[in-house]
Amino acid sequence: MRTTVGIIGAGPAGLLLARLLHNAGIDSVVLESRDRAYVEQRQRAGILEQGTVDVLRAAGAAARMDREGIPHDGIELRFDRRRHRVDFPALTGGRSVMVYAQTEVCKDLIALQLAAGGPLHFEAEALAVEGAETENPSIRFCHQGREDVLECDYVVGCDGSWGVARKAVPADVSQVFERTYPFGWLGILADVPPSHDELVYARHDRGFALLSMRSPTVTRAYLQVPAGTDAADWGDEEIWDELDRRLETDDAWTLKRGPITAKSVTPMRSYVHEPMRHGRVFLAGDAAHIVPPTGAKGLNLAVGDVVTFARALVELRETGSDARLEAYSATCLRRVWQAERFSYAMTTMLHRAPDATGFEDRIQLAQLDRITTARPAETDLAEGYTGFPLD
Ligand code: RFL
Ligand code: PHB
Repeated sequence: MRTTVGIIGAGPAGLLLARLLHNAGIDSVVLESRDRAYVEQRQRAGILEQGTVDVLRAAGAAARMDREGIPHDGIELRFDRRRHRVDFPALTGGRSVMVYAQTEVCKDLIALQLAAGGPLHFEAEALAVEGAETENPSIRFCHQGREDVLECDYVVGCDGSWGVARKAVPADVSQVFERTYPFGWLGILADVPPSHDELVYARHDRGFALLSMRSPTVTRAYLQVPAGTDAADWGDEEIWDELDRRLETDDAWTLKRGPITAKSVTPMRSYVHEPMRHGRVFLAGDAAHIVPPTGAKGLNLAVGDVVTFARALVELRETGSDARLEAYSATCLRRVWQAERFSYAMTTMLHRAPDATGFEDRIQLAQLDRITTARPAETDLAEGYTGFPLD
């Protein structure tokens, strides 16, 4: 098998890249280790930045998002039983975000890719990437019990945090920067309308809580829990009681409860692998970087990476210049580190570390006080949340 761009992974990064290349008349093959149902059901992100929405529209992949997605012009910060709304368009010159689940983005992109006859192979696991430093890198993979090789001009590793593409970068040029947090998120889906029309991020002495949504009838919510917590240890009523406590306010706001349909725990990690390219092998999305979900940045960063790669390859085709391709890693990393900084700041401002002292509590409250009373601080949050520009 031979193709121009071999793509490992059919998460949002790999699927969108295949779509962008298809639109530019460049052929690609996507290899995905899991089956289609698994990829389409994996519960993850819920927030699309303005730039991601724009990219999906320009790629012709936004028809259902524009019908079913819920545009959001702000978030609420809750602390000290108080509520403060951050108005995105007013602070950022008109930018906002969209609530549309990652599962739905993936379903839409898979349908488009298969309709276009684009090669997308499920249950095809990449085993290794070879020849990164040559003009013909290849992917050794296993499909339906048989080993095969995909020969490429370029390989893009969109294979997530546990992928194999990263191993194509030799150890002596790889650098890893990371931080783990002593807590995780217990996430639930519940068949009950959202209790508030925008997302609520709450700082509480008992820990962080987030109220989100998937649709007008489905609530998504998260609770900070100690690292290593087993979701099965939390009873449904216990989860609602804890959300109630952490989201409490002095006004008449109430939490709507309903049947919980899914429960899982996500660890929290910040991670960056540098560089994001070695020879003709490129890394994109979670394969190169992880952020804690507090800033809602992971999927949006993945989108930024593949847009950067696709633009660079199109420029090479059209002008013969490989300047953008050469700059791929540096261009992406600048945006990645802004998102790492933002996600870290949101995480440390809103979560309570197990060893936190009264001093740390007061600093968190002072930060929140600053954001809710000083326009430059509030603008900084709004700009970070709605997203850093692509170029
Ligand atoms: P993915 O989605 O992990 O996809 C990688 C794909 O590669 C496949 N794969 C392989 N295929 C072939 N051969 C191999 N050897 C392979 N190894 C792996 C995998 O099966 C998979 O299909 O990475 P991608 O495309 O880079 O996308 C990244 C996003 O999924 C991730 O950053 C976000 O989900 C993070 N995230 C959020 N991001 C946001 O922008 N906004 C949010 O609101 C948000 N909330 C979240 C999140 C992540 C969460 N979890 C569970 C980590 C909330 C949570 C709880
Ligand atoms: C979600 O709805 O899953 C979600 C929303 C905002 C975040 C993280 C996750 O910051």
